[in-house]
Amino acid sequence: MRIDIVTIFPEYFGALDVSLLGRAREDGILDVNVHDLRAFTHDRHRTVDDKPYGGGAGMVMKPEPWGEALDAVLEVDAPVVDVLTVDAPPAEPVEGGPIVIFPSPAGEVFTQAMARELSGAEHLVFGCGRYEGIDQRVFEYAGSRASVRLVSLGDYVLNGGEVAVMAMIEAIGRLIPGVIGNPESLVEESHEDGLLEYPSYTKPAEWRGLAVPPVLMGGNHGAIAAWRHAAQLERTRRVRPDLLPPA
Ligand code: 6GU
Repeated sequence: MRIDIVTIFPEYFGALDVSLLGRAREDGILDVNVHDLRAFTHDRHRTVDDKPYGGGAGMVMKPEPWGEALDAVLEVDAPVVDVLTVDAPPAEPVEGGPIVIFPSPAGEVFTQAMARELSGAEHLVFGCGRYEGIDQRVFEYAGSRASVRLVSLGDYVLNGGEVAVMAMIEAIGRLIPGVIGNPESLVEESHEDGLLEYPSYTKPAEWRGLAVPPVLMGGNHGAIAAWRHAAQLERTRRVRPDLLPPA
């Protein structure tokens, strides 16, 4: 998978060099490219924002640097130009083509199901906004060249999209085949079956007066599976009843 990130804070993404995702990049499974939005400005001050039309607090990100940045990162998907069709109208975004994601508290909520869907894409582009947002025409323009999604991590506000994009890339990246050594570790985790995961224990059997549930040490695999499923249900009912089907 190819990932392009456009941001005014490329340093945020240094952490992608480490751990599982760093290994996936070394192995050529993930091709991550971080782009400084200011590289697509042409003025001495490398200006990326300006006052909002209509007034109001804060600054809005200007469309021109975004347009150039999107053109540059989407170039890799452009079909080879056929001399017979150069005058044809620009192609509509194609199914299976690049997906441009703008992190935004105004977007649809990111879920494990969305992470799984996006893990099948060939090319993801993340556009990190700061300030009060990005000029609305950038989303329209991006939509003329690719599939566009506004995606939120949840109902709270971050200063910008960078931290949200780190979270999304980690959630998506670990689902790409080959990124995680043991794919079985992916099936029994929170949210994969609509429930929170069961609690885990390892040695010692007793620690600071706290015991491991005896059923887990008894070797009865049916009983262990039943205990774990009941623990998942209890935990989900207690902390995330919204995940359960209506009774
Ligand atoms: Cl994706 N962006 C920002 N700026 N704030 C958020 C968010 C995203 N998700 C939750 N809060």
